[in-house]
Amino acid sequence: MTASLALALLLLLAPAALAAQAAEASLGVIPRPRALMTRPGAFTLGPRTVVWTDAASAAKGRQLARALEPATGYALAVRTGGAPPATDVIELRRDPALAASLGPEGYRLSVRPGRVVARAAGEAGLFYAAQTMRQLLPPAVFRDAPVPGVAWTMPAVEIEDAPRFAWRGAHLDVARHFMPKAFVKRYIDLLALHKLNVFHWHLTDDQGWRLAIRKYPRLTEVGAWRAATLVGKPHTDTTNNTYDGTRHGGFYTQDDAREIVAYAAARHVAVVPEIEMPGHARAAIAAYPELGVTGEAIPVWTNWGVTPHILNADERTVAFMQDVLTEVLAIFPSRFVHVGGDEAAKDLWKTSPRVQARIRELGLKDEHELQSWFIRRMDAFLTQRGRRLVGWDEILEGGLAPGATVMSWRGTQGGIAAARAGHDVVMAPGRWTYFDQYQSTDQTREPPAFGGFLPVDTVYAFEPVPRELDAAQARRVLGAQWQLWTEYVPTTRHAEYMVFPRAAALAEVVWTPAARKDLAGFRARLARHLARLDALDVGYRRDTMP
Ligand code: TNX
Repeated sequence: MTASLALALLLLLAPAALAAQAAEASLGVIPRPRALMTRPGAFTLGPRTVVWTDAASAAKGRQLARALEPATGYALAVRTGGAPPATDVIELRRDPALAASLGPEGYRLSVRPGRVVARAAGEAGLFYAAQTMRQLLPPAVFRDAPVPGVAWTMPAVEIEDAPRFAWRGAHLDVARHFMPKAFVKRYIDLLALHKLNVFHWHLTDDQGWRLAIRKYPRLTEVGAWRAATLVGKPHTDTTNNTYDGTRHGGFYTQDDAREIVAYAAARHVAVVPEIEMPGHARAAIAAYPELGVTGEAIPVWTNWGVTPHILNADERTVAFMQDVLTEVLAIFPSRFVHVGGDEAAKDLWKTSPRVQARIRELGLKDEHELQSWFIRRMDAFLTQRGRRLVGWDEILEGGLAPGATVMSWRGTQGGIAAARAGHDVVMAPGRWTYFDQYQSTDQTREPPAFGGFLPVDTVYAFEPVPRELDAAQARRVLGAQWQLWTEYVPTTRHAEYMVFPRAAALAEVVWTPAARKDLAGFRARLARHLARLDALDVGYRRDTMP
């Protein structure tokens, strides 16, 4: 091709490409689909629109109709089987053939005047097609009561879509500050809206144990409550700390947790529970002092940071934690179960003659190997029960348990090492995914946060697959997730402020093919997306520029 011909083609195509980009920005679908083509015309949703499904998809049809009802006021008819109406119809169809190209979560969506068709190999794909449909409608569709005067139209489009990663996660720490069940459900709703599928529920820590365990009632009777909460940041000299003097706590009953699991499952979100061990377990030691190294009675912690207290490594403690996991497995069907493993201070292990004797008796080299031994016991226990262990990257120290999946938080090195050793990895590096960091360089403009600076653009720039990995190792990266640690997040409103809109950026990181990521386009789409969050009354951080 001659240079002048190429230039002529470019001049011809550029306006079309720009127009397509503008059209896509105005739709504002987040995360950006794998492929999207706008067409002339629109589908108009009306009171007589029928949601038609094939036999396998009735539940997803009812779910879609229910989602559209509050804002539109239309109680749409849902029909299953037979011939679909010729017009004014939204069709949901299973198409097993799509599994090959789009996987179990992908979908195709065709919006034309009079007819919307969603096809997917599985239920999850139809669910994600429904999320896209909701986003194609005016943002007011996210309101909870009929909005008068809105034309409920979806611009005509053809979309083909599928996630880049299988693990698209969001973490929530309910140990440092208890978050009520209703908020946990809202959080899950918001994950689903962003096509995320893993809710990592950080249920236990030094400052609180939040899940009732029948065999050990003191875990919540004692462990769910602390006498006070630190005001501001911790001081190295703890005598300089100030406390609010207010008892804080709360916990979920097993029925509460089951309700959350069912709620999440209906939205294609798996709940991965985290029970921290052997560090970050001070609330458990407060409830049952014999779990500790010294046996002394200690209160549930009121400070932040890393406590010296750690579980002992007795057989009785292993049995105790496995009893806890037995109840956890009965509540949470998730394949993955998180056992923490981070920031376990080893000083008490080093100075305890009993623990040192135990290290020798087990033929181990040091305290790191003892932690590894402890985690291996949990790994074997979970593996025997058809589950898989996940732990923070410290579980690499002293040798990785055979079945373990590593959550890489202290950067990407832990993830790289684990992938090279043939283990699965979830990327959660602090620099890009810790939503407890400031959203401005001017900290005086912000509510108190852990530290650091993590604006939306930096989250967007995150690439979960480290360059250091070859293709086979890269396949070990299951995906990524954000973390919301709540030392400085006392309220649900504040949690929303920390998570949104950074969540929208992370959603695109884990869903959209890397080649389709585009920061300027994302920002344009985000403007539309924020109107949805407004309709949902999400307390997001408004000024997205630092
Ligand atoms: C480290 S990240 C922790 C958490 C804290 C967080 C504060 C991780 C595995 N452990 O216990 O909340 O830093 O950012």
